[in-house]
Amino acid sequence: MASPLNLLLLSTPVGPLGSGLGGGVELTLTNLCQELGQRGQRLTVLAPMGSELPDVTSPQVTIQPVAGTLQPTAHTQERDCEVLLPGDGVLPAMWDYARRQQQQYDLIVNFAYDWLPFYLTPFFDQPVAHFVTMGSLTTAMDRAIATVANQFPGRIGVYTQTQAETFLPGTACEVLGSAIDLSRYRFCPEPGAALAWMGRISPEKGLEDAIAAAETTGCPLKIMGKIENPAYWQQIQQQYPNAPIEYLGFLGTDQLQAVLGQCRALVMTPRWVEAFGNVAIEALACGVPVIAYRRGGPTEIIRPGETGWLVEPDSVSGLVEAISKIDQLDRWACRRQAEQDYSLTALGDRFEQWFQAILGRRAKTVPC
Ligand code: HBI
Repeated sequence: MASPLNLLLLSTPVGPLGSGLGGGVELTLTNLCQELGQRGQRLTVLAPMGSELPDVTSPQVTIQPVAGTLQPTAHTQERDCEVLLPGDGVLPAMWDYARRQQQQYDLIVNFAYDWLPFYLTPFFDQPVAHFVTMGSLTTAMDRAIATVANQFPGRIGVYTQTQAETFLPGTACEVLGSAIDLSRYRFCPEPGAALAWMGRISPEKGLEDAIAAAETTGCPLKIMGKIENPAYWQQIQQQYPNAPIEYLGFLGTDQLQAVLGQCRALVMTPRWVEAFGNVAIEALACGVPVIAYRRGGPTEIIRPGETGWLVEPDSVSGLVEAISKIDQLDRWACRRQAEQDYSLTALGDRFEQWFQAILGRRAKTVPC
């Protein structure tokens, strides 16, 4: 076993870890800290005040809270917007900490979908890698990502090839996928009557289409996730006053998987190119097949006719038709696919190989 790595992970600056505002980043950081910590790596996580990683108990993992104004979210900005950076922001404060402490770490890994960390990459003595957690959203970010990919080959990690293809042509990315702690998800062979929808309640997640499909089919829909955009949530409830929906809040993994496992299928309705769709593998782990728009990460996860159905994007009638064919899907095959492709072990191997490639490449280039 090579000597343990000292890793500095910089979280999303849009919200404290554990608040739900960080979306998929929270699950990815939890997974990595848990798995790499167990393997003896030493991890320090820089994150906004109030952050916690409740599912990570490894003594190898330290959370270093950083004060400062939260960063405006990228997914609510216009494509050609200016780079936003609050002067008293938590993002510059995190990177000032990283600059001062960098010699204690072998590798710095950024999880923020923001311009500053990419711009600062060449300013650091220690290697900085970036795990990009969304598809293309703004011109400024596309350019920042491409610049690092060109100047520092191998330093950009992404969830899926589909996500990588949304960036500027020639932006080389390492496809690292995602994972969940399968031991926390119980397989449920016999579901009830309800469908499930999970995610941040925000326009790009397209919840209204799932509600429309529930109203048309009469299938009850259980909704789980953080209400990130209350006005949007109010508006879709008024739009579908009689839909058979039940909002269960933002649940922790144990509660979430207990509700999810009872569902006939998970419905995913992304308006944008979902970088991965962690909720899809959470469903598969419970034996719950996935019905999703043919857009983004879910197209690389779902096996049509076996573990789910892919539907014409933005087609509610397509969702309705897929819901009528749920019984053709195999709940055991869903669990098996999660075990084969999305375990923590598989994710830990992929990230360690990425880190070693960066450090190995760097070892060759450091002047002797
Ligand atoms: N917006 N500016 C910004 N920075 C982030 O790191 C960020 C974001 N929006 C959403 C988000 N991260 C995460 O929820 C997704 O990357 C999963």
